[in-house]
Amino acid sequence: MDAGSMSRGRLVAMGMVCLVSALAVGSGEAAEVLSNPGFEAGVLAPWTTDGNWAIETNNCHSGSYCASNDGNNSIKQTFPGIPTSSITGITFWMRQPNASISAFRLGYSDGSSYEDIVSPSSSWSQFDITSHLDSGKSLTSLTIWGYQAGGGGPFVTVLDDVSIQTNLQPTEAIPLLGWRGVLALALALGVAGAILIRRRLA
Ligand SMILES: [Ca+2]
Repeated sequence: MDAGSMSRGRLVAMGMVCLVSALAVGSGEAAEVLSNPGFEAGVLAPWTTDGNWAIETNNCHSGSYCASNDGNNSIKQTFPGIPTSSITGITFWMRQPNASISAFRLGYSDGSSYEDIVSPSSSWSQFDITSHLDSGKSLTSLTIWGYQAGGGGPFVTVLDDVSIQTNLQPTEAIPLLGWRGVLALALALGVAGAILIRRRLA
């Protein structure tokens, strides 16, 4: 094999490696925005709470831990703004032994928010609140409340597997170039590699 054919072979190989690497970065599954979304850290952090929210280990939806509270208290997580156009789903699992009511709030970077209620049952139910997102905004927080009804308590709310799914990847700079950009970048890297090999062989 002469130097020229070796370089061509390496050019093709390097181009393919670059292309596959670039595509691999962009083909990941939906990313979870929340940290400790199912409370499996065994602590509430980085969720912030008021009232008596605490880690629960009895009858969780999944894993070993969930979060519970008695009363109309909030549990909230904030995060860097996510364009609502990139959010593919917002869901949470909840149960209330007395099957009452719960509220949630979607908070945006412009200071606005949307608040609504859901009606949990005594067994685990999943609530999908994705349709309540405001288009053209940037979501920065999710807050969920328990409840306090008239009469004697306890007013228990148990929460697990909260999820905000986005199609943005943490390292998605390359796919933002689009297909042509990825191809051009891969070929450019391959050509640059081939030039280096040629210089070494020269
Ligand atoms: Ca859990």
